Amino acid sequence: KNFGIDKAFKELGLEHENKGTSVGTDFFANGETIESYSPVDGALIGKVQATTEADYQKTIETAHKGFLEWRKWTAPARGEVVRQFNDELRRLKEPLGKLVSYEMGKSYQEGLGEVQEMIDICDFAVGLSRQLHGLTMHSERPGHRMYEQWHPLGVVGIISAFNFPVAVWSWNTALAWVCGDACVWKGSEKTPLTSVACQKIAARVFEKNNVPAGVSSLITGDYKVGELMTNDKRIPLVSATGSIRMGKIVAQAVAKRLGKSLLELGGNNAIIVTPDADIKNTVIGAVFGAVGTCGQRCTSTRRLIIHDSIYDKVKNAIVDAYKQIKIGNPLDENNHVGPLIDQDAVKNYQHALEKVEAEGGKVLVEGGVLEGEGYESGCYVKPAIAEAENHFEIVQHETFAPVLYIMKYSGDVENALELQNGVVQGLSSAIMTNNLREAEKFLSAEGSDCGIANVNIGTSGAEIGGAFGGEKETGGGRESGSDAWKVYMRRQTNTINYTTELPLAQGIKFDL
Ligand code: UN1
Repeated sequence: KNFGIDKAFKELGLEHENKGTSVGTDFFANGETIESYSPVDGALIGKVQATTEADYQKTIETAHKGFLEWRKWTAPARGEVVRQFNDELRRLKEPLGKLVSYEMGKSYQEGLGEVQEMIDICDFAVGLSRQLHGLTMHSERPGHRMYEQWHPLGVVGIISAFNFPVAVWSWNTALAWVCGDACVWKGSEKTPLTSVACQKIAARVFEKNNVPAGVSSLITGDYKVGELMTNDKRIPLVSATGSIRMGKIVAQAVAKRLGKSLLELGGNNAIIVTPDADIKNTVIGAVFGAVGTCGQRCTSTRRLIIHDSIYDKVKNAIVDAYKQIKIGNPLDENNHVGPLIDQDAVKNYQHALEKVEAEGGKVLVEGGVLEGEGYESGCYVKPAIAEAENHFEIVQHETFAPVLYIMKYSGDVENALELQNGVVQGLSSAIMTNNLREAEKFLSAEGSDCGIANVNIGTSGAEIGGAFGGEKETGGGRESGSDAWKVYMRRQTNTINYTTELPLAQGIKFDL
């Protein structure tokens, strides 16, 4: 009746009351109790006790000790542990996907998709464990060899958000572990049970392989426990995913102690629809991008920039498509859209709709909070569309909800690009066109200023194989594929003299 949630809890080893701090399989916590309510039905799913400052100190000390041992393991041996962790993810894909769906509210399909991202990044990391290449350079001095090595960095702090409560952790950890780092994770206090479930899976596998305690660690709580990490000199890298506001606070705190931060912050992602666009694919890409995950992806489509010659046609097709959207319990596979995460998110959604009208926008698809049977949690809202102008304050701002702004451009694709790039965020972008010139212009140096630029695909749903992140106030960090692993290691340049002389670089003479 409750879509197998009890069974999922059992399979994941979750209790009604859980401890939210862990170094390996040792779970402890002495802080306040966080209650996790499901946005799906408003039920209290379980409780997680938060991390106190003393718990935090114990965690970091253990993680650091663990790192000192872990860095001596060979990278392929570390990869073998990640491979076994991945076997467990494959085995537990359904219960974990279900828990993600129930605690966060995204559709079950998307919950499974998120666990699939974890599986994929682990596969990637296992292969990487036999690579982690450095370059060999030619020395300017005779009889010298110069090369570079990548060494483990230390304890990596990971701060992740509620919307991808498991995948973002794994993008960081899977890479950081094969790189030889210990990871301390602060998940969102809105999704504490998924964090505990993930840590349990990792800790079991790590213990079986005699991985030192602390290489996978969990801390739980609000921003205050995150602050302990950002100010902590023992943590050379803090990877943070969340709002621009949070990212600015983290970046300043970490920079103050000259640590490194990897920031993956807000987006304001647009799809440009040119006269040469395939309308059918545009509609699918735009609608999935705008309403998928109830508009709570950092890659969600927020703006559609449509050429005036096809504006009415595209607008009508999208408005029609919105009529087909089924909103309801995300564990019921007939529904496309589940709830927002909580009441605060509902307020932000309502505020955006009021504000866009106040600024002169025109609502095309009416929003509203759903009431009645099945909607008791009060978090179900109708995806909305408004005609708006790019300079509106509300359009410039990322609202984490299914509100899509549509606008016109005329003339060349340059005009669309100006609108697209005319926001402070720079995460994801897309163009729908079968015109080679437009597509190449969009991808050129004069084109999209975002970290992700797609042709004939929507803005969301990036694969793990590419580097993920964006420019400007999105924070500049890159996670996941390509060479994103380098941020989790320290680079060392080595020069070796195998002669009996000591020639100096730059031709300097220094005779004694
Ligand atoms: C996020 O919303 O924080 O590209 C991550 C996507 C997903 C990840 C989104 N692969 O939509």
